Amino acid sequence: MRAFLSFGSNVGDRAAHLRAGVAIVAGTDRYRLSRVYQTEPVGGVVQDDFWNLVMELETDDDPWALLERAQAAERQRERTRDVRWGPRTLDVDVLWVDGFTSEDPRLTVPHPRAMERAFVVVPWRELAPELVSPLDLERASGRVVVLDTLEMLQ
Ligand code: A4P
Ligand code: MG
Repeated sequence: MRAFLSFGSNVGDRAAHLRAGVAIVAGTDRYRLSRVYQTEPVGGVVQDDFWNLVMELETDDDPWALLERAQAAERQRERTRDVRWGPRTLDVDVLWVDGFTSEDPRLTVPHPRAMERAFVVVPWRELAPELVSPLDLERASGRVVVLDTLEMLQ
C-alpha cells in the first residue's frame, strides 16, 4: 500500500528531529523523501520557521498502524502538546493512503487541511505530480523556500 506522510519541526535541531522521525516511521519499509523546505508558520501563533518534508511510504501496515508510528516518532522526540498549531519538535501527519478514507477525528484521511498548505503540497508534488496539480500549488498558501535534501542538511 502506498501512503504519504508530512513531517514538520520548528524547535531545536530540526534536521535531527526530522531524521529520527523518518527512521522511526519508515522502519524497514521502502520510502522516498522530498527535499526539505523552510516554511513560514501557518496558524497564527508567533514562532520560528518550520522545516517540512513529505515521505512516500510503501507498506503492508494499515493506516492505523501508520498513525501509531507517527505518534511514536513524536513521543520519541519529546514532543509536547501545549498550543494547537504551536511550536513542536516533531509533527507527523498522515496525508493520504491509497484506497483509504476516514472521517474519524483520531485519523482523518485524506488530511483535511493538507491541500490548503504550501508546506505540504510543494514537497508532496515533488514525489507525486499525479496527485498534486499545478492548480493545487497555486491555491495553497504560505511562503516556502527549498533548502536541500535531508541527507545534505546540517
Ligand atoms: N489526527 C486526525 N487525523 C490525523 C492524521 N491524518 N494524521 C489526530 C495525524 N493525526 C491525525 O494532532 C491532534 C490529533 O489529530 C491527534 O490526536 C490525531 O489522532 P496533534 O499532532 O496532536 O495536534 P496538532 O498537530 O497541534 O494539530 P493538528 O490539527 O494536527 O495541526 P496541523 O493542522 O497538523 O498543524 N506551519 C508550518 N509552516 N509547518 C508545519 O508543519 N504544522 C502545524 C500543525 C501548524 N503550522 C505549521 C505546521
Ligand atoms: Mg499533527
